[in-house]
Amino acid sequence: MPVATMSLATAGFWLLAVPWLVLGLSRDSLDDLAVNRAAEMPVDSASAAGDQMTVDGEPEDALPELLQTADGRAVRDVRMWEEVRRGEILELFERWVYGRSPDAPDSLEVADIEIEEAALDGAATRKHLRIAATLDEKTFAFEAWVLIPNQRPESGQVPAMLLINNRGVRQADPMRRNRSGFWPVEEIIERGYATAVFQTRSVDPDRPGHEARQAGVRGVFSGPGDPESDGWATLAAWAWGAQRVMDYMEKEPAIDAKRVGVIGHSRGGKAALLAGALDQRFALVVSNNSGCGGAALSRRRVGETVREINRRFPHWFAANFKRFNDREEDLPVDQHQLLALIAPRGLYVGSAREDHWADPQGEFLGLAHASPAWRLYGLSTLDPEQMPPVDEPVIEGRTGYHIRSGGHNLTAWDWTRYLDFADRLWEKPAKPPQKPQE
Ligand code: GTR
Repeated sequence: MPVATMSLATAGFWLLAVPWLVLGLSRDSLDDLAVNRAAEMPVDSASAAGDQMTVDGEPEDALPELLQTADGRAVRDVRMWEEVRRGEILELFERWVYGRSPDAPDSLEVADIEIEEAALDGAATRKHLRIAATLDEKTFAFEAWVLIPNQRPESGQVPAMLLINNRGVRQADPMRRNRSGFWPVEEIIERGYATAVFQTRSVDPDRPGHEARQAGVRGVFSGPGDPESDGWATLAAWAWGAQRVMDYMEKEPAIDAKRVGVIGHSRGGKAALLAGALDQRFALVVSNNSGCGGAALSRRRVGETVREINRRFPHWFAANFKRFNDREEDLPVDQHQLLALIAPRGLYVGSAREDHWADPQGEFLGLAHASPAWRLYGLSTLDPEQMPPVDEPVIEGRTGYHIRSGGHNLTAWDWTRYLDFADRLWEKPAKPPQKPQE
């Protein structure tokens, strides 16, 4: 790139970034902005690259088998999937990609820091919680918030959506001083759902190095793995946080723990998928623009690659994952297998048209190649050969997908689609679709 063009691009970036800084937006938002600009590539080259791992093309053979056991047997029924193959795949992900999470806590204590019964003009009860988990006599505590609709059905229980918030508090503000489409609490409550949130950094700081590891939950529970190989890493720690909020939800009388969804954006989306894979109590998983290490197939090497993600975020993954820098083809797993671990529960993958860094087509193909797991349960899946057009969500059986116009973000439009999907999954009437708004 000529020097002049480069400095123009840099100037353009700062022109865009400064007002965000002034508004006090988080480091992540700037990160997103920088990445989107750096990763921008012409749409043509994106779709040309998209041919890799097409469902009908040759490269599909390169993906590790979903429905074949380690000793070469075909998995033809749910029993074999649940008793043999599912565990094999989970083991491979823990060993080579995300690291080994500790056992579930021996006990959990949830304290109300504050309860406000007439939040959102009386529409919801807001609880500010301190969740303390104890394992082998060690305790780690973090804070979470939940808003529960005051109007509830006769059963007294509502379904809930838990957001893993990887951005600043302003983007998911439980006090609602700042209202953002990243977490449209008012709409969620209005539609009859409770919603909870925790800050990823209150569980594990988003930084590499020993000091950061010690500063979060991993400093208290070291987990069964070895930090030099398969020790648990930041994404697994965030998934652990989501699991502890789920523990709380099981105790909360106003929440129906059989209808809890976990959702995350980008790095939070990776953690949401992992939480859903590790913990079958989540009846629904939503991955929004999760990209590399999330829903996108690693072997495509489109947008963010394994080397790139390990270079910038070495703390997200187990040390073993670094072995696959520039060697994606040697990975014992690919991301479709992570998604398949969510079957037969609900899974919705959301992409964004301009989010080339997250490889939208790779995210769709991740879901497409995971679909055979749902079919084992006799459930229909979306057409794996056909990537849906922009802004036309497709829901089939218990899986859903959309590619929204616009860039890397979690928007109110995305949320409406996810709630429509949840309505359908849990047989609640959906609202009519709207046009996207950025
Ligand atoms: C980027 C990273 C992505 C994605 C994103 C985000 O910098 O490369 O994998 O996680 O951050 O979390 O917004």
